Amino acid sequence: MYGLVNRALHELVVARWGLPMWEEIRKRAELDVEEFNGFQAYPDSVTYRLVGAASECLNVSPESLLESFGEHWVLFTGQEGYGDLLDLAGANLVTFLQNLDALHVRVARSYPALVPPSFKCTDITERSLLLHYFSSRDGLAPLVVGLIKGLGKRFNTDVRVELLHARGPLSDHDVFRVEFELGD
Ligand code: 1MF
Repeated sequence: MYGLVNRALHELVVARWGLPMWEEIRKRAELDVEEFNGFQAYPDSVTYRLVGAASECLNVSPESLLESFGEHWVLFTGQEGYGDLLDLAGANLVTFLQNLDALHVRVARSYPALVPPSFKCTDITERSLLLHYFSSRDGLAPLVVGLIKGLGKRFNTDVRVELLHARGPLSDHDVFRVEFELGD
């Protein structure tokens, strides 16, 4: 994944637990990278190792760390040069979720090493929808829960998310039930 992802993780850890903790995590992950270059594509294993090491050092589950990270990602990219990209994707939760594939197409035009996930919304009502999440990567459903919660904050919308059907032998993707309270 692009270094931007690892930078976002770095920022989250430093903001919440301090720089010495990040150094410890970096050591435990056995990474000699001092600073991630946002523009460079790194092997996914780098990100997975960071999450694993952080989970051990911080004594939190990888799932809960991934969820925090998802929330942070929405904030972080909104502040770190991708605010316009996020603005273009929609002004409310539902539109944004429907436009996620288009957002990734736009990013991939400039950054061809992007390996984007795919999202589809079905069963859309005034207060809920089903979000289908297709990814070539494993284990990131908790990250998506955090991403949706982050979007809820971005749009001042109360959201509840639950994993309805996990990916597995019978299904090639995760399905989330998303309930929301659209303000106005
Ligand atoms: O393959 C990748 O490098 C990659 C990186 C980030 C693919 C996807 C993403 C974004 N995605 C992360 C979880 C992906 C899990 C998976 O692959 O199954 C989050 C998608 C998302 C979901 C809900 C709400 C917002 C979301 O993201 C918005 C977004 C998406 C991509 C970028 C920014 C915001 C982005 C922008 C530039 C990138 C990479 C990603 O690359 C750069 C960055 C800086 C300099 C050069 C290239």
